Amino acid sequence: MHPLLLETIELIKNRINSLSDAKPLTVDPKSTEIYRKLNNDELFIINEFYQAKGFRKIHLEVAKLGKSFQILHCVFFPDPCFEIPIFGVDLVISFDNISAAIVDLSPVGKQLSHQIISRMETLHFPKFKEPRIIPEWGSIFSPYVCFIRPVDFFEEKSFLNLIEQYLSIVLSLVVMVRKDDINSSDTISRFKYQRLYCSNQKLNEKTRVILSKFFGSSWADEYIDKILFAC
Ligand code: BLA
Repeated sequence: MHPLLLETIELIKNRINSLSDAKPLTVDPKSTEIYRKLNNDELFIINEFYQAKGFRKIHLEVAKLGKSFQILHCVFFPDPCFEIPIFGVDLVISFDNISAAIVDLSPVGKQLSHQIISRMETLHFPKFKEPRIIPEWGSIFSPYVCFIRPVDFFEEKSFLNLIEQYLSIVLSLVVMVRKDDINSSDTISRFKYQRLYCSNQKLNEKTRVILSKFFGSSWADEYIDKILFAC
């Protein structure tokens, strides 16, 4: 596996383990460990799911699709009772080159809360040489979204550092923000934004195309709907 992918997995797993109350979510084993052989290509997808205070679902996925693709996908879906943004990261490695690296703290309202904005403003954003253009469905992301193709080892390290800083912010909120009532208008509104996040993510044809290529289109549709972006 690509070293950046391995380091990112280690970072995220350490952070999940640092949550005092993280519990694994039980999910159908058919969708947690997926192994296939396609011609001479080996395919695997490994999923881990957790729940913790402030998060309804933490999902970490690592996929190796033949010799060509390695993917890391991770989303911390907040519990809508809390004013916590959605932490998301996606790394797409194609023939050992990182073609896409994206990380964001996405809002669960019209914009990120002032509390988060002030934290984000204190961060040092490295300048990357090859920024990439966010597609139209990416209107769900915050102004702090970082979408790049890292050009060298130095940029890979800077990107990892950014993931770490975004994770630190989102995890520090859990102890700071109060829990709103499940029926409160704030909770309901945050839930609606989370649904919008999921439905926009489902418009990413690149995810669908690659999963369909290896697993067939009806499997891909169901996987995207039920595992990646269920809401
Ligand atoms: C792009 N996502 C991609 C690409 C592939 C995948 C093949 C194209 C890479 C490129 O343009 O260089 C595939 N991503 C997957 C697959 C999974 C996955 C198969 O996670 C899971 C099994 N996507 C997310 C999350 C974010 C995200 C959480 O799952 C953001 C936080 C973003 N992926 C994202 C974006 C693009 C992308 C913005 C670029 C889309 C485009 O350029 O049109």
